[in-house]
Amino acid sequence: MKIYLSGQLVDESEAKVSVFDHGLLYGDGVFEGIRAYHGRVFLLKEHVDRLYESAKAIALEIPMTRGEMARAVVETCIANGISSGYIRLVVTRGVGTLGLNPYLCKKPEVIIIAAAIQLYPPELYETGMSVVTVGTVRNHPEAINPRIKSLNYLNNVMAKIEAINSGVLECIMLNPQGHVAEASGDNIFIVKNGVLKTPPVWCGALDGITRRAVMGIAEDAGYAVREDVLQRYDLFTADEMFLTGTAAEVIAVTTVDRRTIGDGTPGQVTLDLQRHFKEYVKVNGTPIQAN
Ligand code: PXG
Repeated sequence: MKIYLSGQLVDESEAKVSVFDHGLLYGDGVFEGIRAYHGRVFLLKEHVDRLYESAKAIALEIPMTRGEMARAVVETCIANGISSGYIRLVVTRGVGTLGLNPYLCKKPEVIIIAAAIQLYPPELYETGMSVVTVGTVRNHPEAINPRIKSLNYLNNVMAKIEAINSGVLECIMLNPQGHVAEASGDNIFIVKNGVLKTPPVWCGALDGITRRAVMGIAEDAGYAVREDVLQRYDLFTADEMFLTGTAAEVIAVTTVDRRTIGDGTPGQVTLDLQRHFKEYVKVNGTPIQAN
């Protein structure tokens, strides 16, 4: 496998970063997870834009243009013969001292990995998944804003530990006010009386690219879509529930904290959106081809 490492494609065995990199020492950096489908990098521009906005928010200046970054992603896919797969884009603060000061890190490290994807077990898409709400509160927006896709994912990792300890694969995190924020690595939607609802990002969610795509797909399909503050009560009494994310795509949730959602199987709206999403990914991406 070839890895893009700060300007060059190098062999996996040579793709190494320093132990003094602040990405490692402090989780100081940003990242993106992107899919490639059918020879296209899905919504590449949207992912690159979010990466640069995450970087801006942490005062990290990425040493290449957005266009160069998008090009590097495509080149990395070509170098690895990837037409469908998973791309991880990472920008770290770079090598510095053992102290926190990011201004002593002179050169951010840019890493692009294009590989196969690890998905949820396929049967979960048939049956829907079970989730729990967890005690780990989503980051306060004025601590690390959840809109920043930073390398500091301990908040989500700790929530994921609670999910796994409870015997499920994903969990719902609440914000400091006790309102629904998102899952540990996905956004959440409910359907109630035919209306799709998802928490606004200010409730503590990542501005998910799949979330945004699904909101558009749903509106085009004639569904009413609303950003609404949601309480756990709204989850327990929802007609349908599903999660969206780069890895999960659109996946039904059929139990929350042992309350059955709807009739306990993926709902009709969820199934309809899954079908639309499968078509959407075929035509919304940057072709993986040489310039
Ligand atoms: N919320 C959080 C906290 C995320 O990390 C999403 C929502 C969904 O956003 P997108 O833009 O992907 O629709 C994410 C993204 C993994 C994995 O391996 C998960 C994500 C990204 C990369 C890898 O589980 N989640």
